[in-house]
Amino acid sequence: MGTARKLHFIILFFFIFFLPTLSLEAANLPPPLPCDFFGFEERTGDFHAGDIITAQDPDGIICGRYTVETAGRYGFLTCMGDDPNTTEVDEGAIDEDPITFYVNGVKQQRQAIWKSGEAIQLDLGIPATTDLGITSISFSNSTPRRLDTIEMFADVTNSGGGFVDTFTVNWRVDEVDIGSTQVSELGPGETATTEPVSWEITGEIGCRQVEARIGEDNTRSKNILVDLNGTGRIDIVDIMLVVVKWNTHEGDGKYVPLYDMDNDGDIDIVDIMKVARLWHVECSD
Ligand SMILES: [Ca+2]
Ligand SMILES: [Ca+2]
Ligand SMILES: [Ca+2]
Ligand SMILES: [Ca+2]
Repeated sequence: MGTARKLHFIILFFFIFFLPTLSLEAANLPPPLPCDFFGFEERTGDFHAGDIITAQDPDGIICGRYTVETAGRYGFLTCMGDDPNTTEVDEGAIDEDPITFYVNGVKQQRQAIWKSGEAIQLDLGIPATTDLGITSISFSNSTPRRLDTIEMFADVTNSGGGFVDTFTVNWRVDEVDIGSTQVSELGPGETATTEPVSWEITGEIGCRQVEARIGEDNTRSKNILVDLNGTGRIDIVDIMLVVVKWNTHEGDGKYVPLYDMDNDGDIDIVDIMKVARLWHVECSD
């Protein structure tokens, strides 16, 4: 065997036996190259200097953040990858992760797929904040009696071009807060009906104003007539219901809280007059 041949064998031997060991020992892999995103506004006027764009991986890790410098475009937004050397820490995305984007906190419908070391275009937009509208209000019972508890619902429509994340609908009756309910994720053109909010009808009979509100200015109201016998109007029957309980008191066995209009523990002329003055009251929106 010649020297050159011997050398070949030694090199071969080295590759077969030592190289796998070397690569195993090279446990400190380089961290993955990040993925860069860039793009343009979906509609003219969507992006302004100072707008904040964030990118989030499927684990909820914010892998990148970018402040818009030039109106109408963004990028590069550098989205970090997850370093495989630190299994206990999730630094970002791995290949094929779908990335979710937020513009000024507004979730975007479009996603992009993360690929280490690539530059990927994804156009984004900011839906106008006035895109959400309360289109109707409804009640579990539209002819309730005083002291009944009814449930209230609102239909909310997203008529804008963007995707709206979780928001709150607040309820008031005659300008007193009643409760609130959350609506999650409403896409463009979608309508959702809120979860019910309960209202125990204490206080006055007559025309009560129910108001649903998103934020400060986005409101819708609907009036509902409350009476004493659930007929949807206040007439002689309602008045007589109180009259026959005249001069009853809490604890006397005849007193009915429903007809004690001022909740003072007795049924007297004050309660009768409160019903009588609402005789045939009109209640429309
Ligand atoms: Ca890691
Ligand atoms: Ca991750
Ligand atoms: Ca009635
Ligand atoms: Ca009373």
